[in-house]
Amino acid sequence: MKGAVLRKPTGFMDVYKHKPGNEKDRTHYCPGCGHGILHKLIAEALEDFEITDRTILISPVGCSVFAYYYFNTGNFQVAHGRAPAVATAVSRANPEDVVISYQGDGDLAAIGGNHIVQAANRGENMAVFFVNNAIYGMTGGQMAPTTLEGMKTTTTPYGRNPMTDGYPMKVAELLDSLYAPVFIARTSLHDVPNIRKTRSAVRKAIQNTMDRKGFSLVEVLSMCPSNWKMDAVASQKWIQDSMLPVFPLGTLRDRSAEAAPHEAGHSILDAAEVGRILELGEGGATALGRRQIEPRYANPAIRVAGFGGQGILSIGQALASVGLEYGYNVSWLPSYGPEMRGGTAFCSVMIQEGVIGAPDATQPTVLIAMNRPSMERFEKIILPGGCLLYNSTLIEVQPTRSDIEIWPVPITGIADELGNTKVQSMVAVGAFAGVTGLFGLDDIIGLLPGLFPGKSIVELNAKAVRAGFEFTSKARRI
Ligand SMILES: Cc1ncc(C[n+]2csc(CCOP(=O)(O)OP(=O)(O)O)c2C)c(N)n1
Ligand code: SF4
Repeated sequence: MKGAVLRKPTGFMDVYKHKPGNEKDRTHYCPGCGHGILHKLIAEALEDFEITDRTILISPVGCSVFAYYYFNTGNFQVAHGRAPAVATAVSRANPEDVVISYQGDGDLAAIGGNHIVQAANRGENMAVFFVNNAIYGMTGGQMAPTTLEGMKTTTTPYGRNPMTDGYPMKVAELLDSLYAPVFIARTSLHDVPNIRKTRSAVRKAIQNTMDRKGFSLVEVLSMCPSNWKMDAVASQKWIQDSMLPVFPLGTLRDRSAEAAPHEAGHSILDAAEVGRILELGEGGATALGRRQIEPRYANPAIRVAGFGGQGILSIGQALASVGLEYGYNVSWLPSYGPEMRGGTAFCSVMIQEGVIGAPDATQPTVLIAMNRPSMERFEKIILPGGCLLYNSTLIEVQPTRSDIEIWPVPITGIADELGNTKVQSMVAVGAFAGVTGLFGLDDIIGLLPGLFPGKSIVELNAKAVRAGFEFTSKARRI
């Protein structure tokens, strides 16, 4: 007789790598939490179906925000409630892949309520695993749409009152009123027989997605001992006694057998076709002749950082726009946060020959640091061998890295000499071109009227770009 082999399914990573140097082989979930059980059922299915390599998991905001640290799949972590929207794009763009959206009840039923309804109504090809633990777990136990009547949460301290707070939302039943979904079930994790039923439902939803049958959703009742303020055993019993009467288990719909497979890529337009429809002309842009550049600056991931008012986002936009005119694929990703009130503002720009996988320059080839906090914050993430271009007018401290190329440029000082501090952003653009050799000076200056239409300071901007460019041509890097 064969002995049982206990090991992690290959659908999981070997270790949970939350922070570099802090790799763990154990979960971040609380003891008794249902998320871990559901993760395991999914990871086992991925291994058994041999689809780990072609699965893309969309993680939500919530306690399962770190799902991407566990699953050995392609991963996206998305804005709160937007998993179905991102899953739609990923599924349509990659019709051969298996797309899974994993969401909690705050994520799916509250802030993302409309997204899930629309994705289900369109019958998008995806498997959605919806963890209903009747509460917001991650943020410390606020009321969710699924919170039971009378249930105490931090936002319903006297118990959920339907007169003021509404009734528990039955998501599976709600989506079952739509025409398009192929499979909708509600299962639970509170005991072994129900975990087995959840296992089957998980596999059915994933199988449907592999077969391109359309939209499948499994609502999974799941324990949250920490916020229910119970131990693990009492939490399981609470599901049995309190949740099941409100959220009955079972398969609400299964049209898997009769549903016709979606034609792969049926709704994707050819890129050239899009260009023609939008009258973008050949290649979508006026391509300038590309320049000979050092390989280290080929396909740069750029982060631009400084304080609000330094034109950080404009620098990024200008670099991306000029890159586009050279016929590169480009992206510009601004970061809006409390930075808007005076701290560090930043954006990421990718200028690539190939497809841009992710628009966030988490390990930039080039950092343009316009003030001291931004240099101190981002110097450490520059790719070894990359480049730091910093505003030496405002940054009086020295960079610390010895494995990168360092360019101190008095960006604000040059702009002041030209008579207007505001054009420091254009000095930075010129300096970037001078350092990297990616763009020609005359090309940038020629594009300025189109980059900032209606701005009366084109001439001053041109002077600023030239000054930044020429400074880096004459100055020596460190
Ligand atoms: C746009 C936005 N709004 C609010 C939050 C705060 N927030 C983080 S997680 C969460 C709710 C998570 O609850 P749920 O989806 O039920 O997942 P659980 O943690 O219970 O697994 C909220 C409101 C946020 N991160 N982003
Ligand atoms: S707070 Fe609740 S949902 Fe979050 S990990 Fe802990 S038990 Fe799980």
